[in-house]
Amino acid sequence: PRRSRLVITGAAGGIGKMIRGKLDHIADEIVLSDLTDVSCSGNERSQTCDLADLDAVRALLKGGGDVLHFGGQSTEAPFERILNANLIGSYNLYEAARLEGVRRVLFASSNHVIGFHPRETLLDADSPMRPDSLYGVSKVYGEGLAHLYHDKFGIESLLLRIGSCFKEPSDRRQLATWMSPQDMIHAIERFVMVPRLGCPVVYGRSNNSENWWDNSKTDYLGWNPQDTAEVFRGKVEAATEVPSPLDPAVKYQGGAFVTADHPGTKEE
Ligand code: NAI
Ligand code: 15L
Repeated sequence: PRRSRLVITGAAGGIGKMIRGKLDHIADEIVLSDLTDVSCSGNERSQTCDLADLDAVRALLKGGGDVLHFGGQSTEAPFERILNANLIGSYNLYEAARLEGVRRVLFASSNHVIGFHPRETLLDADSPMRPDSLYGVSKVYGEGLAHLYHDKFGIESLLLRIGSCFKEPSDRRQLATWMSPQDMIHAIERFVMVPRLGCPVVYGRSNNSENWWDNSKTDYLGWNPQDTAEVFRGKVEAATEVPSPLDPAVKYQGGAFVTADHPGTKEE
């Protein structure tokens, strides 16, 4: 069923840009939110909100509906930044969801919650967390919040551990981790439409030939990604060097995040 209201945080970001203007079949009103105003079309409107400000997040979610929570720090960063955007930001999102009567949240989790698993290990929804960064740990915290608000308050969440959602895969690792924008739109459609969501973990990747993630435990969602990174293999391999198999960034699923500098509490 079509929803009356869909709120999208992080609407000015990379994923926000790729899905804006393509969801009007899903909801009567779509509220696009980010730190600054976002350009709108059709049934979209823009409302600015700093996720670190609970009152602002409550104002954003007033009226309830469903939320696509894409807003926040999307890469490794000093703790202060992760703290405000992702820890306080996700807490505010779930607390405002409870107070304002939100039904469902798509939580943009990340493959970096499991980034220190070797690439030869096929993971599923029950595999242990092995975050590869402070950023990855912040997504572990977000998934924890989602479970708490589901078990205690009945708010349903899709914990979408996104691989690499970009227009095209740009390196050899992304031939396994790529999630096409269209497969993201299908996942959002299922998130909204499925009669009973619960709080499942789903790995966000297309139907790639190279695959490290088994989504069979969430077949009930009916999400069947259609695209494949394989069509870009020739282009990607021609443009990139063959990496050393001994490089930890090649050995582990999280790629460059596993070898990235630990930013600690550095000043921004
Ligand atoms: P992005 O960095 O392009 O967009 C994030 C947006 O959040 C930005 O527009 C930024 O202004 C906004 N934001 C940051 N701090 C905020 C705050 N305090 N209050 C309000 N807005 C704030 O990231 P992208 O690629 O669009 O990803 C969206 C979400 O999906 C992020 O949560 C990211 O962690 C997650 N994700 C993305 C992946 C990808 O491949 N693009 C892979 C895995 C996870
Ligand atoms: C992420 O979590 C990031 O948000 C995105 O920018 C990519 O780095 C992606 O993971 C990835 O692992 O490719």
